[in-house]
Amino acid sequence: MKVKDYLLEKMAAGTIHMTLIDPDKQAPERAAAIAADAEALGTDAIMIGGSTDITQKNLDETAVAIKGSVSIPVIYFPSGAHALSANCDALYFMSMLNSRDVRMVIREQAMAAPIVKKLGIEPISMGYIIVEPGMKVGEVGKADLIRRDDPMSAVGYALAAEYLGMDLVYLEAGSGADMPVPSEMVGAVKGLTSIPLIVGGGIRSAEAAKAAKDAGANAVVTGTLVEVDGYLQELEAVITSVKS
Ligand code: 1GP
Repeated sequence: MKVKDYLLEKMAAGTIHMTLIDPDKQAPERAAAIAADAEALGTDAIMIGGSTDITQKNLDETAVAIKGSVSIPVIYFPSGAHALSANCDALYFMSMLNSRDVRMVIREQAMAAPIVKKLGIEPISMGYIIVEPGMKVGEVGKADLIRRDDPMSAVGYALAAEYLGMDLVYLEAGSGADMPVPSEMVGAVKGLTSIPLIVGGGIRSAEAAKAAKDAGANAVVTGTLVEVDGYLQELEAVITSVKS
């Protein structure tokens, strides 16, 4: 089964949880152990990515290690065309829609596309929208951040993603954000679009995960949560609240 079909099928049945692992943050063996823990607790897919310091080497080594430790899909969440791995099951073929930099909107994608074709990696198209505070990804992506009090701008980009034929749309507050995407914004996007909505950035508690789900997220992503020792309890609480 294609990873896209797996995700669509799962999301049709209820909100899913995905665990983001940054290859720059730990050794591959550690990444594999985190992925195995997350799978055991019920996460639905592993995403591999980070805004900075992703190399072909740390990406490949982390992807191979994670693939060896889980049976759920492993999806690459790229920051550009400089590192692309055939060791993942799929990659988000994504455009940062509210970037001021045409490189982030389409040029990296044009460089990556022939390589993706040659490697035979499954591309899953996704519109990526950066919301305040945006964190590192907003900075390196030169995003015109969506203001937290401006849900209709997020709706505009998300609807544009849908009309451009993208499979998914992702509202991103930025990894490590002190506040997740506001529920009102998640709800506004959900109410006016019909492609699956992924929400991430700054979700570190069961309450925040539940708020994203209740507002209409089809998928909740957490990353930073698993970068601290003793994450099991909180990760379990987050996954349980997403899936209950
Ligand atoms: C970042 O949305 C993800 O792309 C995850 O964010 O690291 O804050 O969980 P956190």
